[in-house]
Amino acid sequence: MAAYRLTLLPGDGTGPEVIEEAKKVISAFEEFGPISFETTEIPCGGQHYLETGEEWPLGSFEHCRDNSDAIVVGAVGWPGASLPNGDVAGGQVLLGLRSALDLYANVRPVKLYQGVNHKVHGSFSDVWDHSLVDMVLIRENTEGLYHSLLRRSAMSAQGGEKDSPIVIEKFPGLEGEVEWDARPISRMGSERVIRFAFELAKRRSTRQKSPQKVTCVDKSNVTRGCRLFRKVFREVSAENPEIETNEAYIDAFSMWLVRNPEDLDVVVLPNMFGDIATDLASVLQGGMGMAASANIGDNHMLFEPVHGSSPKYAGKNMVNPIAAISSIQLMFETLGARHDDDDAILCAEVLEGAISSHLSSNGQVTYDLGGKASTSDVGEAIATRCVEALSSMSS
Ligand code: GGG
Repeated sequence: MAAYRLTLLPGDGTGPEVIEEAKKVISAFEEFGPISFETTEIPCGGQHYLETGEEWPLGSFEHCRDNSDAIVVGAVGWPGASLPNGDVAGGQVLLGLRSALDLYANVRPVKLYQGVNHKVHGSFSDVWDHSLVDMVLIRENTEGLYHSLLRRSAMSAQGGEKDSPIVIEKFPGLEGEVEWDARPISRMGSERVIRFAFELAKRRSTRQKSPQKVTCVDKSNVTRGCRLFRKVFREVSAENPEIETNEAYIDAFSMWLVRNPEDLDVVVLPNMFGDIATDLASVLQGGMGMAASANIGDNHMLFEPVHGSSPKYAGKNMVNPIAAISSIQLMFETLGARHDDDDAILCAEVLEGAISSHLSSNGQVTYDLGGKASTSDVGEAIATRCVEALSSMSS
């Protein structure tokens, strides 16, 4: 297999720190495993904007679009770094890529590894069954409440025309200063992400040898966009009668998610609900330091830890790099599936095994998991486990 073209966008704050550890893991696979990359690293984000007046160098978007098999982002966003229109500086990078590359499915696995305390049931961790938390939340990634910002970010990434503004003169019943955001949800946008959820449930059913349920989460009792989302969900469900489904409103779902995570396999949600629910769900897996994600479109893929730039911890070598390292595991898995590349799938399995054995055998962990290790200690330890596993396979 020729080298995959990988673009790294470390970004702001702790983003570059966790990407440094992801790079150690990637290097382990390049040196001792069956995969190679041609890697390009691009400076970007709010801090870069404050230093240079640009969110990333000219031509970066085109590089991501035309010369990247996979993109990996650290984090974007920095206090005080905003564009003249008030938008977050760095939005062109992450939100612009999600929108302009049509990365419509934001895939966020929530799995509690052995050795990691459940943040809700932590004190009972000896009796808590870790297999109770193993689900994937799929956040619609191109429309909903984010639509206007995504479009603005995509337009400026591509250096193109601006959309004409939506004009509403007045909201009856509201006086004085009013700001508002449209929340458009389309049939096409809903259908493609819902189909993605059903396909993922089928693959997981085969892999885990256990049928996987798909749950639709919305607020269709109140909002029209969600009514369309739910309607499309039922249509796709009717085409897949072998897959069990469930439906929930986001408010009740938030309670069920924490109370009965064992009832959830694959969950599909509109954009903003998906953003909020996945932060909540991260407490089931040990916190945001464990939450990895993939942004998937038909032609492009981007991977990132779910967490942001954590300015409070930046420069301290303190934060948990496992979310970023697990995002590399998702990258191997997705490259393998898309390119029919068994070597990449093998790399995904080895990395998953290394993370899992590190955590279950009391390996060093950062403060958020109750340990004292640094970001680089954890990255090095997991990279070493990968080298050991790869070396034992070739000997
Ligand atoms: N690595 C994730 C990150 O940098 N997030 C910052 C951000 O602005 N995210 C927008 C969103 O996912 O809603």
